[in-house]
Amino acid sequence: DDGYKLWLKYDLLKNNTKVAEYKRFSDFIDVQFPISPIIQTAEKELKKGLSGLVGATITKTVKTSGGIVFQKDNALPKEGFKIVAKNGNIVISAQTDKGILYGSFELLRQIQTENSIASINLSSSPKIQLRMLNHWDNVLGTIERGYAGSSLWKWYELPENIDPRYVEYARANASIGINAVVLNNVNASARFLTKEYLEKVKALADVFRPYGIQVFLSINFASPKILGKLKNSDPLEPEVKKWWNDKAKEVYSFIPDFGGFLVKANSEGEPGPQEFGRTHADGANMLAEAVKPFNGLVIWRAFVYGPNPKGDRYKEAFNEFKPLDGQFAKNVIVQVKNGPIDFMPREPFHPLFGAMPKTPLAMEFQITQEYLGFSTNLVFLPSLFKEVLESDTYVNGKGSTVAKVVDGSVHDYPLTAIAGVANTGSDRNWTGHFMSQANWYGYGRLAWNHEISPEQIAEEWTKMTLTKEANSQKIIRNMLLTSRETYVNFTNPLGLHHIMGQNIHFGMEPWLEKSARPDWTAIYYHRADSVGIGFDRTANGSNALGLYSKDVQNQWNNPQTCDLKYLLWFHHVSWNQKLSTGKTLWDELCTRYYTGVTEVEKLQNDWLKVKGNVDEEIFEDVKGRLAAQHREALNWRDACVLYFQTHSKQPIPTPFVKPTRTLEEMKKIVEIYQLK
Ligand code: BDP
Repeated sequence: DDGYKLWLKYDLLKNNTKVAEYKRFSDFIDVQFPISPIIQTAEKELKKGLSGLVGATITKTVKTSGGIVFQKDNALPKEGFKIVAKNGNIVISAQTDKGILYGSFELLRQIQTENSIASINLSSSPKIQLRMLNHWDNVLGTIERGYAGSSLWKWYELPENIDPRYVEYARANASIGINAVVLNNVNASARFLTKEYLEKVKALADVFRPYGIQVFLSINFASPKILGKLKNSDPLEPEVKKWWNDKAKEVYSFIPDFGGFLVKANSEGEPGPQEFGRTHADGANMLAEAVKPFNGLVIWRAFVYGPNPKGDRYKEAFNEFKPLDGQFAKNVIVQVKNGPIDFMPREPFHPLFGAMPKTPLAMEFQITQEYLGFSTNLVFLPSLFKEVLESDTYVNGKGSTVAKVVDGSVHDYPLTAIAGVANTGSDRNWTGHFMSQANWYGYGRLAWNHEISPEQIAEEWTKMTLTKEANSQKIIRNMLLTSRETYVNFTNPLGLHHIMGQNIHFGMEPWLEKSARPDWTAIYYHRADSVGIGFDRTANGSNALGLYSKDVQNQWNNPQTCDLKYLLWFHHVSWNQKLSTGKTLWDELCTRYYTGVTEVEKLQNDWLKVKGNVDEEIFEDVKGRLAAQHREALNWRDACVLYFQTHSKQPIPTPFVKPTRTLEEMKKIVEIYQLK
């Protein structure tokens, strides 16, 4: 097995009793629903699934019982569905064809995970309207921060040649409820808006449509100047507005159900309205007006930070966006990364969540493992996603979780959205590390319903993708569930952040003192000195904590009671400070780094136990990547403890054995990482 089929493995089930049960409902599909391409997709998928999983042959002859019935039910939420066993049939009902599609995939999941369906009675509907993947794919086929090969989109061959893989991609997304994709990088080439590329984008949109997937594009804000040869791209200039209005019209002439534009502006060198003395709202609203006649959306990113040596990057997006609350047009969504810095292995939730009651905020997660070990590290991200979603903003009292801000329930947002930066590429197994498939899967499941647990996701995915053997399932589930904490332990324990290697973001570089910008160094963040380590963000320091509601501040502003997960995010703590674990900060820091490595060894040993119960090819591949992870964990540990020791001036605590390598040797390794 090369992993190509993802979780959509429709191999014959071995449990004969179950197969017999499922077969009782697999004679026909009775479509009592207005036919549409999406309905045809649902039919096709059920046929494919049932013939594979239970060896059924679905005939055209509809009988009174023994099959699957699609029915219309206008009382159900728009993309929701209901699956009920009734009169010897399984009835899938929905208001829309998309609901039927999602219900069909749910039924297949029930069967794949061998649940009983004889008296099934299940309803489900998405909590968030737009469930998106954001691809950071470029015009020439590379992927920014992609670790699974080149882009899935073969731009040179499009629009004439349609790679069958596009359909497989769409199926996978539809099966987990993803209903929108941004095809290209937020650092966007203007070329995507040319007729040349719009024809290609149209071809992809045509493939995705029958799977309920809408297409969006990232745009370059300077396009009027670059493509239109206007003198500038000032959003308040009438000719600039006209250029965008015409461009929107052209885009919609190719793709009538086009979703809209995603925009990274005035961030990391990208062009934006501030160049002309205009605000983010001015820029967003100008684009919003252009797509409004076509029901399009503008998704404007809040990932902004200026090179401010005296400031705290933590506060910058908040300071820029909070004052704009209420100024954005109705078809604008502001997309906010989960944390205030940048997709670190662990971050406190972004302070904008809960702070913009009049502006729909979308969550942006990163599925690709830019700061989480690329494709050599096993890190199950639903644990991270869930931790953020469950964080309480307290803005409308206890229970105002980030999830409830994003799903609209806290502030009654009329629009709701969530985005995940995709981890897909042209590698045969889609995601590089086979186990990273679980992150794509888990992101989609949580985007649909943020209430489901990482445990459930891990269990479902393992059963569908890897093995039906109970003990191995348990082992793998446990590996997944512990893996994120393991990664945090050997890289960024106790609230350390942004100490990764420069530029490529692989490995560690805690000694990084100089970069093009101070906020791209490591020392800006960890602030280690002879006294201690950590960034004081209390009122005595940058007061980033002051951006949160009082209850959140109370939870984090006392170093004695602050959750150790976030300690060094908010406090500069002395090396000898006793922590709640009973150890001093220095000893605890070393303990985490050493434990992290031991935990990787446990992952390796646990994986050996599933040999024979998972596919051989997958087994070997994961085994090899775990060994690479172990090598990297040792590098992180040795580099970090040796470097921080130059500040703490304390020995590595017993029972740990001090690294056999020197700090100079570790620096050499990192220097080589940076060579191009
Ligand atoms: C950073 C990435 C960079 C992205 C940027 C973003 O390193 O490649 O362009 O985020 O999200 O983390 O815009």
